[in-house]
Amino acid sequence: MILNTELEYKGNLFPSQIVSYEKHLNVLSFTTENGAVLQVTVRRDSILRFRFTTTGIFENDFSYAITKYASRGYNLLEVTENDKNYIITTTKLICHISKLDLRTSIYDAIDKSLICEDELGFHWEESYEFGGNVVKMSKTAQPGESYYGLGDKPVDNNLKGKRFENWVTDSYAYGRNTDPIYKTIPFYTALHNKKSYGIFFDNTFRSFFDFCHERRNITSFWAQGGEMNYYFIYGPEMSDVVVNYTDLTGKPHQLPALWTLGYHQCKWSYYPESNVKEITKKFRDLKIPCDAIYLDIDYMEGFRCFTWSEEYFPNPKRMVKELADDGFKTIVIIDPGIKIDMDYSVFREGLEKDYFCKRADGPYMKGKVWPGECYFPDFTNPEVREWWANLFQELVEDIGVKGVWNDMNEPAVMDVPGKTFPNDVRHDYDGNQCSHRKAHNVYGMQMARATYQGLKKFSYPKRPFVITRAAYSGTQRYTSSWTGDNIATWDHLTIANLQAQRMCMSGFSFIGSDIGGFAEQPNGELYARWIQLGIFHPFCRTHSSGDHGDQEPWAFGTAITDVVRKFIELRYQLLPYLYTAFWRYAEEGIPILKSLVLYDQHDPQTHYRNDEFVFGEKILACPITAPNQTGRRLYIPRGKWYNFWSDEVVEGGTEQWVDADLDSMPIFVKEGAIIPKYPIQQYVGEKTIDELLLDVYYKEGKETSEVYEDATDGYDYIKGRYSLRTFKLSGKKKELIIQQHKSGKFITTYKTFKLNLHGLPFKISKVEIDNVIIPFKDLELNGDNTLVLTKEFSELHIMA
Ligand code: MIG
Repeated sequence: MILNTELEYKGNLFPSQIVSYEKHLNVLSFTTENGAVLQVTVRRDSILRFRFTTTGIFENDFSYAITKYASRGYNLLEVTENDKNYIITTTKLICHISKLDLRTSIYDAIDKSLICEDELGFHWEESYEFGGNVVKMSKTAQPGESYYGLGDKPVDNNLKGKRFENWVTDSYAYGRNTDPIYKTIPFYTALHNKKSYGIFFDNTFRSFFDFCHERRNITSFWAQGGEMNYYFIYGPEMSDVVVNYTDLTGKPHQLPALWTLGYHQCKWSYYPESNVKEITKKFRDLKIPCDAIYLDIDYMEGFRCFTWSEEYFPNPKRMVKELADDGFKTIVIIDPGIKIDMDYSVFREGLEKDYFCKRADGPYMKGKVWPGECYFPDFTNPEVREWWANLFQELVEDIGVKGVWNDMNEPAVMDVPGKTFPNDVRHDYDGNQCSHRKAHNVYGMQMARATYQGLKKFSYPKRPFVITRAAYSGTQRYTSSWTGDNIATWDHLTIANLQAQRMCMSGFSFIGSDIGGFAEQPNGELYARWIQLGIFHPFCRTHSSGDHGDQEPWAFGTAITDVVRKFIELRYQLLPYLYTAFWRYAEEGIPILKSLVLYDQHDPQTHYRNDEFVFGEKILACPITAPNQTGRRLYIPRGKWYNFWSDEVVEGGTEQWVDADLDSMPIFVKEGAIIPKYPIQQYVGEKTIDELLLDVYYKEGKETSEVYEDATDGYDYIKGRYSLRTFKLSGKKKELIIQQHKSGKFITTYKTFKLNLHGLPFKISKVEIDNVIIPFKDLELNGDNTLVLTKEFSELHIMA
């Protein structure tokens, strides 16, 4: 696996037999004859943490990934032993720990089937160069096992047969299989025999995962330092594994403002002010909805963070206000590198307060980025984070900037090998001083966290909005993210699809790609197809490097503009649906996009699917990812689905051809679904919503749908001022019943629903609301299929 020093090759070392066992509440410790200790913490019936030391002493137990809000508690914890094993039993799991060598085997407590078993188990190599250990774990792959997750890896959904490295890296123009790239999310889910479990290896050093690549039936992971420290999360449903991982590493600390789910326009760079205004005006003139406009690095004075170029933006406050009056939120980029310049107050202050990273022997960490030679704040120091947060006061509170975009926070350094800090750079790591080897993968996360703290403080009483490029597990608590510097090629459209799905199943749903591609230029067809995918990504932004031509919705001629408008309008119509999915994610950790395997793991056809995904709970989408197509084959998951465009009902569980000319894409709605829609707006809040459209898809049988709404921004929802409607649909041959349950104190502006009934198999002859017959004229019955009625009903009964 890893070559240790060639000077003094020691090879793998292993724990020997257990000589003592101790239990303190839910923490069980097993000590071996050669001084290794395994500590098992039972966090929940389905979550066990395994931690090993070879010196008898554990490190200070500190993690940036694990949230203090994570659920804890279990119903059963029993420890027994036989001559071979210690046996830990919870209501969900049985874990055997071998007395001979600490190897573990984990079984399902209910049917006793084997879920996950150590091969060599924990072993290590001493690191001659750095001290400590290279820590390793290997497990036997079960028959038919497949693997998913791991963050932003640009590869097919199923990871089996591949090896990966985790080291956050600035990866301009990465491609399929480039590894590593921007993010480190050392969490995977595995699936075999219809059961799923997950492993989160919470170690921030450079780490590796091997899924049956080196050896056909072995899965292993290891890191170049720190502890073997991993969480085993049992399902058996993969969706529960992801939900529990997200519970452990955190959900977004608040809902995003609704406008952040609108369409965003970005380029490197829009400047001067007149150019920004030209772009925003064009959106309004052409009636293409847009909520956010971005300023890339050229808005600053010589790339100095927290400054404005006087030449290009003489009066930012006025400009930001004028943009806001037209519905545009201004978002600006902020990088970590602080220009070495004694006349620059942020630099001077950082220097005086000793907030910049230093090399092992004392000099500052000096590196070249956009401003030239820079020093870099140590964001792993809580005092530095607070200082950084306060730097946003002027930008946000005074000037009115609504969001901040953190770039280059891998951290990226130009013109040096490795493109980042050298290993010896020192970090505070919240009081656990260490070198860059340990802090590298969390540096960007801590920068985004500090930025988030600033935005949260100065945007109050509105909600903060941050975007980051680099991330480690848990970063989803603070910020959204994009997939970095992709390329305007068809293959990158496929990669964007894979990355967004993968991030969602790695606990990080607020994700999108640079629509159209960052490097190089798309043609109109590729741009339109990319927009079609992009409107189904939680974060929806066009961005480009700007030096290959224009990449606004109108840059490719009117035919393309019309397609782009149509899909962005669809995004705006679906906002209440997406917001509800986001609420489910923020509340329960349910990913916003579900790869088919996550949606229906019991159907083996889904295990190797890549292109199709479920958006929210009820909409199936599949992009067209090749030129000159009039449709494509795709796998429709089991159950009945309505073609979104034609209302034709198809039976899933098979691969089918679906038509989709350039102005269309394959979209299906699950039967029985009730999809809420808003009218098309040019930006969130442009219109008062005076009617909620409900698209009702008839089903013979039952289905539940939800609509979550609140004031769209602010924190009142936390105090109960939200509106959650649960609709229970129940269809029979000659009737359709919809029951509504409402909770929360928020009063929506609309008083009526407009129901659009799709696929109703009968002609309506009678309608009752809460057992009272309603005359047709009061329903504004329009043909057979549209009726308008009060939002206050509990039971709607539609009869043949
Ligand atoms: O070295 O700020 O990924 O989105 O436009 C390039 C300029 C720095 C990289 C980001 C990209 C951004 C660009 N940045």
